Amino acid sequence: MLHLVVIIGLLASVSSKPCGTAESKRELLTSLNMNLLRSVDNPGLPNPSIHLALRLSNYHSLAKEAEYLNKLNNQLHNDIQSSITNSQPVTGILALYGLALRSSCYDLTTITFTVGDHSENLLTHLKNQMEQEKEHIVVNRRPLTNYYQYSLGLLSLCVSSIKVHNHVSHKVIVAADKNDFKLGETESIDTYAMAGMALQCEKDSGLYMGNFTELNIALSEIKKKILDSRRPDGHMGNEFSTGLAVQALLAMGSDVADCADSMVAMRTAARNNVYHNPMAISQMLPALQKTSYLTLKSKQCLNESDSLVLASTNPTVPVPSSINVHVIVKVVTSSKAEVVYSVDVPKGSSLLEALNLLKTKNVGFTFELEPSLWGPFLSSVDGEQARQSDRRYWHLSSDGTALTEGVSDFKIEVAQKIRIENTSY
Ligand code: B12
Ligand SMILES: *[C@@H]1O[C@H](CO)[C@@H](O)[C@H](O)[C@H]1NC(C)=O
Ligand SMILES: *[C@@H]1O[C@H](CO)[C@@H](O)[C@H](O)[C@H]1NC(C)=O
Repeated sequence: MLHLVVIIGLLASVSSKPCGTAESKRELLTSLNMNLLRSVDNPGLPNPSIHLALRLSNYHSLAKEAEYLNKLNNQLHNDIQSSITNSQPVTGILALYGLALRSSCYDLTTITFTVGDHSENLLTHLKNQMEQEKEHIVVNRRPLTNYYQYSLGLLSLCVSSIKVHNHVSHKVIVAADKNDFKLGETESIDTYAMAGMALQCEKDSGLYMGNFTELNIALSEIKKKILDSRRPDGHMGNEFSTGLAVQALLAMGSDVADCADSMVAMRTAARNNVYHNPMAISQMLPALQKTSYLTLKSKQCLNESDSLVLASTNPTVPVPSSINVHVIVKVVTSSKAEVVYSVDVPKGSSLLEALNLLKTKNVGFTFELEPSLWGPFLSSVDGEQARQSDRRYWHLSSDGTALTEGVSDFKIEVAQKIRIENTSY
């Protein structure tokens, strides 16, 4: 009998372990929150997704957040203005900017852009962008940007109680129904999650005037898709979509407990420093705090805990490893021509460092980057551009497995064959 008690006790302690103590969970959240707060001093354009996550957190550094909001209103605003002037679509970034402003309870009607010869406020311009996106779907059966940004646009308008044409929302319902949230061959769980939050918001606010049965069917299909994407380790889609997937499930009314598989999976990944990119933290942290972008709809910014104090840290300067690893880089162009290069790089280098090293060897390898919210995006290789306007991009894989990180985040720890292929999606 005593044995049995001991065994049960052991089992209980083993099974409760992955969930961790309340103390260790709080420490993890604080450290993620601090890392995000520290990232606001990084050079480059301010990132509205980071502001949004800081504002959705339970703990704040109100002065730093106000400073960052200012930066958004100047630098990001200017950048979006120049995209508008150059007639580039701004759906996603404008939507995120709107969500960021909303998260600070900022009066959005005061933010305006010059469009052609007149001035339009942010939400009006976003609404017009959505009309253009919709027209593009009608003609080309896909949005001007992508369904992730399309859904982000709907969500941003919805949390500010802006009603769009039923046709605009209906396109997301149809796409969900047809399983159209794909990038190439793979389903984008990030996109299902964003679409779920957008449609749920419309449902909750009574903004959708179309067929309610259809809306409900789409929502349950999206929910099922997200739940079905759960891997044995608890992640939904991959490590980087789980945060948005959990946010969507919470928004759609699921009871995602603190110790649910996906929460545990995210905390484990966070402890293993998988989320070192601030953009990744910005999508995970709200989920880990059991909140979602949908809560912006009723956010009031009252009585916030101004308790986050940045401890100064001594930046650790990584010492390059003295061990070299051999990397083979195979470039496959749009005409299927293959060029193989090789380079030895210090173990632990990023793929970007490896590509830079290869470039300096003057063996014909060249490349170009474009900045994005996730960091540098590889846009051109050996003089060939993979244009998003042609729905092409340089797909990255290692030893036959697609990378889940970009060139500056992916680290080379062992000898491997990197394939960079001009791919259509
Ligand atoms: C749509 C999309 C794409 C499209 C973008 C083009 C388009 N017009 O649709 C395409 C198919 C090109 C793409 C490519 C890749 N993607 Co992608 N993509 C997305 C998605 C679903 C939405 C991005 C978006 O529109 N954001 C909204 C706008 C406002 O933000 P933005 O930063 O301005 O958007 C641009 C950049 O994000 C850029 N982009 C897209 N993906 C990636 C990935 C990286 C690493 C970088 C630096 C930039 C970048 O394209 C966007 C449109 O111009 C996100 C999901 C998410 N959670 O964010 C994944 C996501 C960002 N992608 C991801 C990955 C891994 C990739 C690839 C590295 C895949 C691969 N193995 O090759 C490549 C990039 C390779 C390269 N050349 O550098 C990961 C990044 C995770 C991480 N830790 O870095 C995400 C989070 C998906 C996931 N859960 O795994 N992607
Ligand atoms: C609403 O959609 C459902 C499901 O597609 C359909 O059966 C029903 O006839 C539609 N109702 C109306 C009024 O169009
Ligand atoms: C404000 O927050 C403090 C601490 O979080 C709490 O004790 C207090 O009751 C709150 N006051 C209001 C009006 O919500």
